[in-house]
Amino acid sequence: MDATPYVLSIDHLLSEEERLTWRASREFCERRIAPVIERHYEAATFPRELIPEFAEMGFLGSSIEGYGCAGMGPVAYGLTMIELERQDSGIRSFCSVQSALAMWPIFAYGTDEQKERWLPPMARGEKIGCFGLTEPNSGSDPGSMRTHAVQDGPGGDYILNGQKFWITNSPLADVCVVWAKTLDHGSEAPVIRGFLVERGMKGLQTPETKGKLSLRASVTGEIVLDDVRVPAANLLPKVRGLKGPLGCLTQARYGIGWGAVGAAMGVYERARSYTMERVQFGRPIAGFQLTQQKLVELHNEIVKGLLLAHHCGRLKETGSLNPIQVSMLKRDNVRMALTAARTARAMLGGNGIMGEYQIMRPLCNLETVFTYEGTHEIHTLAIGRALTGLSAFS
Ligand code: TGC
Ligand code: FAD
Repeated sequence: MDATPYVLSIDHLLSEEERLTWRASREFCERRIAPVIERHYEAATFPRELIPEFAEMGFLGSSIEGYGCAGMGPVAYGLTMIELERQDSGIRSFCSVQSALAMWPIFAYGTDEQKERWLPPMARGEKIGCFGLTEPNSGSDPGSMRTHAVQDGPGGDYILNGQKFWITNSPLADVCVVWAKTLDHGSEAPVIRGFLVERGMKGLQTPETKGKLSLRASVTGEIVLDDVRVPAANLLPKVRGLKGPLGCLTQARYGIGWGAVGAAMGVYERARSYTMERVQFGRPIAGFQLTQQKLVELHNEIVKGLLLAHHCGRLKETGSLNPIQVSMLKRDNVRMALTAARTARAMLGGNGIMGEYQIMRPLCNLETVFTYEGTHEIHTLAIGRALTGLSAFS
């Protein structure tokens, strides 16, 4: 009997252009990322040398129209996320942060001058961005942030003070999108605003966070702001309040919902190949009913995750995808991928813990993906609030 890794695909739901994007992304990621990723993960380094190639592939600011960006549709963008995360969540993280959390807020909330200045070099990978929302005492509840900005002097400069923590790409960044509370003219209470804090501004430091046992091929750091003077022209003028950063997160969470499927496909395909070759009790372990049950669970959940991502992508094309639907996509597909990685690890027995079999790395990475961009629990509560009208956050 012929064997096939997938009994249901989404190919017929894709346009020719989307299929080509998917194929080209897979070919690139297998050729350029796969050979080096294990080494970078072990050394806890990011493959910086690949940034110009990510730019050439259109992975930086992919869904933005103009400014040298690829202007991909939501489904094509999602397919690139699958292939990046099939190789490593940390590499997908780099592209997500640059695209959805640094370039997107400049595009959506910035002035024409800010867009002209930052977006073309960011699309070319010559300038790197990061997104500073989380603080040591403000994670799931970003509204409690302490970082603040006070206006000073005739030019209306802002003086920023505070500390951002767990910031992907901050040690590499030329520009940090920093969310801080400030008293707007006429407002009684401080309001959250976005600022472009540039490398070289006095009082800015971005030390690297060492010792991560997850997402090791991604650079994580802090943003320390000690009386940093930021010109008024660096304020993102078009948004006020928590909906500013949350709007960016909706873009990034959408990409993660696709990317997680790629991580799950990688571990499933490796587990399938391994169990078809590994012989115990005189036959391939894939021939045992309990192994087949695991393979079927992994396969079916991946197909459902892909269909959910595709459905959300088509909704996004029409502008009707809402943040709660994105919470569902991020929550359920990341949980599915983490469960798949744990199951696949067990299916490889002792070899499952070895780097060369490439199960333990995605498993460790997915522990971070489960937590960032809104933890699994926070998305559960967001969906619960939508279903009941009752908030269980506090
Ligand atoms: P809430 O009252 O619900 O909302 C405040 C305002 O924001 C609007 N809003 C959204 N807008 C766009 N997208 C969303 N997802 C939105 N969710 C809410 C909302 O309409 C409202 O607007 P307005 O006009 O009425 O003011 O706010 P809340 O205080 O109840 O908090 C909601 C909660 C807990 C869900 C939110 O705070 C949350 O999502 N917390 C999780 C924090 C988080 O996700 N942090 C991520 C940090 S960045 C990161 O992890 C990057 S990892 C990068 C990598 O890939 O490497
Ligand atoms: P906490 O908020 O302290 O949560 C701890 C636990 O309590 C979690 O299980 C949580 O679900 C649970 N919990 C909290 N509140 C509730 C509640 N009301 N009900 C039930 N359970 C609750 N942030 C950025 O701003 N930019 C970045 O680029 C970025 N990159 C990151 C990279 C990495 C590698 C990591 C690990 C994190 C990154 N983050 C980033 C931060 C990330 O978004 C936060 O870690 C996440 O939002 C959770 O915050 P916390 O770690 O403070 O956990």
